[in-house]
Amino acid sequence: MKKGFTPLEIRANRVRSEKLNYMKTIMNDVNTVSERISRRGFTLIELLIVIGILAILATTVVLVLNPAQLLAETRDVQRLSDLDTIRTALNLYLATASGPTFPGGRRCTGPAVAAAPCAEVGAVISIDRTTAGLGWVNVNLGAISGGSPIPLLPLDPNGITAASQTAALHYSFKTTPGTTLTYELTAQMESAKYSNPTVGNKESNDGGNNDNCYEVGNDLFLIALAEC
Ligand SMILES: [Ca+2]
Ligand SMILES: [Ca+2]
Ligand SMILES: [Ca+2]
Repeated sequence: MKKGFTPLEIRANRVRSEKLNYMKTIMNDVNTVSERISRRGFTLIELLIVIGILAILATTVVLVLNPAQLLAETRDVQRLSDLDTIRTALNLYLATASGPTFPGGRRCTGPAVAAAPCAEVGAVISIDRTTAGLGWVNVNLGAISGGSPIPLLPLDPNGITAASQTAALHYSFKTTPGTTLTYELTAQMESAKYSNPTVGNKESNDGGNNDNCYEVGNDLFLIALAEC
């Protein structure tokens, strides 16, 4: 029976053992590297691709939704609503006030800039929001049975300061003096959707005489064509 190893076998065993240890070291290194990669998450290339896709998505969303136009449309909807509110109040005044009369003349919430809307001779510029006859709608809404249905007159949603009621964006009001009791209100639309010449826009489909502003009232021909 064989006892012990020959010197050759001892050497071979040592070499085998060294190779095994070397392989173990390499495997340990591989494990360490793969652990690091999995902890790091995305590679740089993957990250760049994700950023690129996000940028394309963001651009598409901005192009499709166009936030500036959406905000302009929201303000236009407010303008339509504001003029409707005033029309309702004036119609209530005509229907329920005792001895209704109109003051006559034109009032604008925006500046009287030459060759711009509200350049009408004698037009009064006012952002007075009171409803007792001194505001830019200069009819005493307090004479309505039950009182004025609106606490304050609306102004163009561009803002409530004089500076924010611009030549391009403001409200206006005109009446015939005395007991003829005709009136016209105007607003300027701002968004592409509600402005002339978009098909179905509000400015040229209101029955008035000016295709470039929104007209409301019981005589839409009261304000001269060039003054809307
Ligand atoms: Ca019009
Ligand atoms: Ca217009
Ligand atoms: Ca008109």
